[in-house]
Amino acid sequence: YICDILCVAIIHSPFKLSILQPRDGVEKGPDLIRSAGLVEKLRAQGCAVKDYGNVTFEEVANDEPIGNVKRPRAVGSANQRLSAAVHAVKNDGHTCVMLGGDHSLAIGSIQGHAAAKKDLSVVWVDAHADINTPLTSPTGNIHGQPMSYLIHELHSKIPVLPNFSWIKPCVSAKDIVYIGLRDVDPEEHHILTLLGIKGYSMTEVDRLGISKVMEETCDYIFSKVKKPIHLSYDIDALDPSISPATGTPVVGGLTYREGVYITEHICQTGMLSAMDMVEVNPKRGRTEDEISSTVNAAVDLIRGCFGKLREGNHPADYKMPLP
Ligand code: 6HN
Ligand code: MN
Ligand code: MN
Ligand code: MN
Repeated sequence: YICDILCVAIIHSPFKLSILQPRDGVEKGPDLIRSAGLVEKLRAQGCAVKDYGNVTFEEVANDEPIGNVKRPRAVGSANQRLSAAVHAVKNDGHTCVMLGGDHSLAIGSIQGHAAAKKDLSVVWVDAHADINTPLTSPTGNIHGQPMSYLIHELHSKIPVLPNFSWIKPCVSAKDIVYIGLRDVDPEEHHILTLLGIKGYSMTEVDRLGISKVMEETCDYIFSKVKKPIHLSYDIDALDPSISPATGTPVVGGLTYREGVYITEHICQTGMLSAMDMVEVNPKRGRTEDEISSTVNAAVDLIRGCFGKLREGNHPADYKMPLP
């Protein structure tokens, strides 16, 4: 497998990595996001960007399912490599942007981030909770499970899987906030309730409005100390009318404006330490327009995380031309 991790760092030392995914089309996402000019656009808005290149994943022969969990060995080893790459980016002092790829890559991204920064908070923007354990998963797809491997409180519920033994739970249930939920499995809903995990489903976004959701989110994650933020952004959080080219679209999602508002608010906290932009899958786009709309949304969300304002921006040292 090839995993394309794009890690972009902002301001002083930026950088980028990319992780690609298996052959179902998601592996094309990072390349498309890059060719839409992500790095150039970030530089144009004042970010220093360092490209850490792609993370290459190995093929795994005879990767038989364990129970219903599909491709455990490949996903486990890919994430181990990704984790090391993200750890290195964080040790270099940069903000890391991981371009997926599917959401199973959040395992390595968050694990690598946590290895460098003790005590993270995680803001998970997604139509889905991705918190199934291997034993509750209705599909066996690991992209529906990443959070379960990372949460301390679920450790005793996770069976042994090949190539997963390097994973150490690194996030507390109280340090997680979900935004955009609207397709949560019953087993996941039980876990979210049991652990008291904070979440703003689309119902709360409708009730409160996105500005109140973000204000409350930040009050919650910063209530004790200002922990670094890991933002894991699944493009399917947005409504499929904006981002149709994704594997598991769900109607009734965030508008483009709500999606961008989240990034602007996270940016102004000054605490964004790493982010994932995942599940952009050009093979799921039915037309060129569907693909470009999805890719452009992903680029705009990343730009919002790194200072792009809709009111406009200008460099601090800008000087008006004199006649
Ligand atoms: N994603 N809850 C479903 C599952 O297979 O566990 C859907 C997961 C979707 C995952 O979109 O990142
Ligand atoms: Mn997801
Ligand atoms: Mn999703
Ligand atoms: Mn805030």
